[in-house]
Amino acid sequence: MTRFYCPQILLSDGWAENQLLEVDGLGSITGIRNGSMNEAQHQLQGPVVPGMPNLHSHAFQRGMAGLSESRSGEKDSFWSWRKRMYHFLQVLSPEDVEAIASQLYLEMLKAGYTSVGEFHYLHHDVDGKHYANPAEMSERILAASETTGIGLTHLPVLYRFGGFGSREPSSQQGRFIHEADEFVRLLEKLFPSFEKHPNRSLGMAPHSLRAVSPDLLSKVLPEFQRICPGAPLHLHISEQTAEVEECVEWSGLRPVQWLFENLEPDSNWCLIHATHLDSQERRTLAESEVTVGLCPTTEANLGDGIFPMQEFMEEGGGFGIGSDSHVSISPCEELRWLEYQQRLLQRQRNLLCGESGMSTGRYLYEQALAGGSRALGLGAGKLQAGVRADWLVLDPEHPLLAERSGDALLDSWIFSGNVPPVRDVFVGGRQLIFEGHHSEEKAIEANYRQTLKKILS
Ligand code: NGQ
Ligand code: ZN
Repeated sequence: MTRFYCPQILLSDGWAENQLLEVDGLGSITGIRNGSMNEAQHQLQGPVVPGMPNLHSHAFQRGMAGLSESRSGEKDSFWSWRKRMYHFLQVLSPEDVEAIASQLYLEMLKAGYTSVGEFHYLHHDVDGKHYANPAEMSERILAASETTGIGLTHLPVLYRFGGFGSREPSSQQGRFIHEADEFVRLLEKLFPSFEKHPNRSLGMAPHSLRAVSPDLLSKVLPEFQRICPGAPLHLHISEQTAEVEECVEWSGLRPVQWLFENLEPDSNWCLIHATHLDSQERRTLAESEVTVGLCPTTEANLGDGIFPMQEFMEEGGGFGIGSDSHVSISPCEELRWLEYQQRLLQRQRNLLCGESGMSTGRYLYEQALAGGSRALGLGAGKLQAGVRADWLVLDPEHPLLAERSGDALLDSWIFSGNVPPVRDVFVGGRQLIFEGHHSEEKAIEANYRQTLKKILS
């Protein structure tokens, strides 16, 4: 057991001073109590807050961030971006994916994310041919999480069709495709590397309603429940109006409506984006145990639309944040944009702060911790006994935080901190970032540069 002294810390019931955090050999917090510096083996050098879960990532897309910012054709859209993205992924080898994911996860840690939900659909070789090891690509993601130390919730993606009504996939989607039995074999192959690993969980993700069919889901979901009972289930939904319209054409129902009528999603489910909801869908979702996975910087970048955040929160909805295509790796930017979208729409300020009118930064941070942790299967999202010891030590020397304490630390970080004022980062009680640096960062970055040189030249 290791004891850490914290001068100031955000606990489940608010800010506290002079606390001792006790962490066991598996990286879980076993107790928190008042105490003094000389009772601890380690002294944390600034205010301590829980680390943020990043609930939605397509790691390989980091390599093309910023490379689709010129208009293609008459009108650029999500769908033309998707073509460019498909073009980019055609050449990626398993080594390339590992190199990109390692650099990405390193940057996430430095920005204050301590765990990531990897929504992983790049399964097969370049022409759709399966690798000899069906878990080849998943193992590259596991390796990247191991090299960097970030907590991983791996979400292998079930992808079979090219559109609603079981349309066959395009040749560019060949690297994503599984039949039901192949996918179940992948889960079975992966499961042992997750069992008993304190910093990893295994879930799954039907890519979207347009990429699966009811029949396929009825074959795979019971098998998934058998292999990974109670594990996270993620799904892209209602991100673009075109897919809402196609869903209505196919089934007579809007996507979220279809999901609730057919699959009874519970607290293990996380719906990614859910941008376009009618008021009935919004209420159903808010009143359910389902988490919504919001990725505001990617949603803005792709021109998706604005999630009805204020109503959803007033109705009791739960959300977490993700960096999705990784045009930004910054929890503060994701959170800030949730609030700014509403300020711009309503021409008011401090809209997402709960009934109590607590600090907007603190409210957003705590809500995203709770939703992100639930979506990644991590439990509470608060620093308390029984949860994994994932925390950030903010940098008390950073000018941004001068003369701030308590909630003002979070408000200043979230609304004015483009350079994260994060000094040290711990995952499972193990220190990974030391004064802004990771012990492997030089090698990881050199490998990333070489990889991009090969792919992009
Ligand atoms: C993805 N990304 O799976 O990477 C998707 C694009 C699709 C976002 N939706 C592909 N942001 O939805 O078909
Ligand atoms: Zn996505």
